[in-house]
Amino acid sequence: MRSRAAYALALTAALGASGLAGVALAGPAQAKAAARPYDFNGDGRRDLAVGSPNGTVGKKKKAGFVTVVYGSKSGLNTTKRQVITQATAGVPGAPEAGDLFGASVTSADFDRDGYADLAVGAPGEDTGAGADAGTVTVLWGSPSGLKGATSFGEKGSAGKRHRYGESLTAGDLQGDGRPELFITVPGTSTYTWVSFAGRKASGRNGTRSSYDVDRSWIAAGDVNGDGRADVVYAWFDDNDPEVAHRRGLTLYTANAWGGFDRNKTVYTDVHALTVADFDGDGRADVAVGDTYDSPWVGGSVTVFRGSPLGLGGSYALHRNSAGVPGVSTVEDDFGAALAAGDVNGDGRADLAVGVPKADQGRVFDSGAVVVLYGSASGLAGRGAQAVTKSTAGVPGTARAYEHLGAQVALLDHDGDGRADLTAGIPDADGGNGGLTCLRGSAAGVTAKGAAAVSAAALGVRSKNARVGILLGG
Ligand SMILES: [Ca+2]
Ligand SMILES: [Ca+2]
Ligand SMILES: [Ca+2]
Ligand SMILES: [Ca+2]
Repeated sequence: MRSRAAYALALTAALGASGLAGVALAGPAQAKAAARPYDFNGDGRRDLAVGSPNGTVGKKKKAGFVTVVYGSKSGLNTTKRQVITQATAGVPGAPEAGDLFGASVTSADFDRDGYADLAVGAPGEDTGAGADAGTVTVLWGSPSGLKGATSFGEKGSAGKRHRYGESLTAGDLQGDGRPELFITVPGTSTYTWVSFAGRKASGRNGTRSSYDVDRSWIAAGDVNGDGRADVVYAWFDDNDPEVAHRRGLTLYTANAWGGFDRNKTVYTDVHALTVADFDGDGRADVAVGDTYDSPWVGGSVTVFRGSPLGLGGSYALHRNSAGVPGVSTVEDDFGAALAAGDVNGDGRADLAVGVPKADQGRVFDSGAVVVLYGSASGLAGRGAQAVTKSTAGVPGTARAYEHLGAQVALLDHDGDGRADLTAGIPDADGGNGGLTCLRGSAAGVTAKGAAAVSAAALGVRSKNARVGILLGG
């Protein structure tokens, strides 16, 4: 394994001024206003993308697929949906065993035509560069939903086991209204990005490094408040002998030259990552989930405040924090999944925290979601809510080891200006999985109108879909 210092140098060089030639310069802005992320049909309501990377396509195990459920005035409308695989007309490539199409998703209006587009990672795709080199596919939004696609692999330094596309996010690097797509490459423990001119994608050269990590995450937001999207890259490695460097996160702040400056690295355990403005000061904050029982039993979330200088001071929340419902129990996995959105519509981002191994009495590992609300001082325990299948008004019965909260999403599906909660239950229904959906309101998430969505309702039963193992947003 390469030393972290050497790795840092390589990455700095690759992302600094010397990488400028690879950046596609922005053309004149197009007239049409960009759609908001995840509104694929442009009707003002966000749609839900559900990744099933382990899903079977034909006879190909773990080829993977994505199920898209469209928003409506009354929330997610399961009768209006698409199941998209690499066999779908207009999608490049073909489904092969182990492609893991749908292992990651993110959304932005990359071609700025007024319809949000969906980027999908297939980190297990074999290419000319080798097995598991990985590819990313962008599915294009339209008035009738996602239609047609563009696919690409890692530029310049693709290689076997790079797993390009394991984690994706979108953000506006230059602050010019044209979103970039950011892509992790865990096989070289780095990230790279793609710019779009219309539907033409131009990628940057990646970094050559032998530093291979087990997991990677990426999230974007304007952490220092200068109008350009900054990027947080996080990694987790079980095998690196350099213990102090096994896991952590680095903030890279966007500079005026179309690249990034390395801001600050924190070596810490990471199991989930999101970036949003929880205190409403105009600078995005970085939330990190850590499911380990240390330093807090049951897991914790640490928030690093955005500041003009980048990553600022931090605070932590866990199940035993004042105001947070429930009690921390060993191996609850609080923080296994995170999603940010404004649930109560007060202008500050709120945070959904997955607790997939929370018990309901003697029903072990049935799972829970805790919703923490933003305030002027950041995320607070005060007013926090816990949602399980035992919550009054929530449909279904809690079952052992079904893992509600393994993934969470906060998106405004009904278009009322408040984010709605979707909790994945990937191990429900014998591994078919399912979703629990609650709507947002001024008083927080509400069981009124709560819905259960099964794999059967999405038309993906008996395909090892594990619905809810991966959710966009
Ligand atoms: Ca929509
Ligand atoms: Ca579009
Ligand atoms: Ca910035
Ligand atoms: Ca809020």
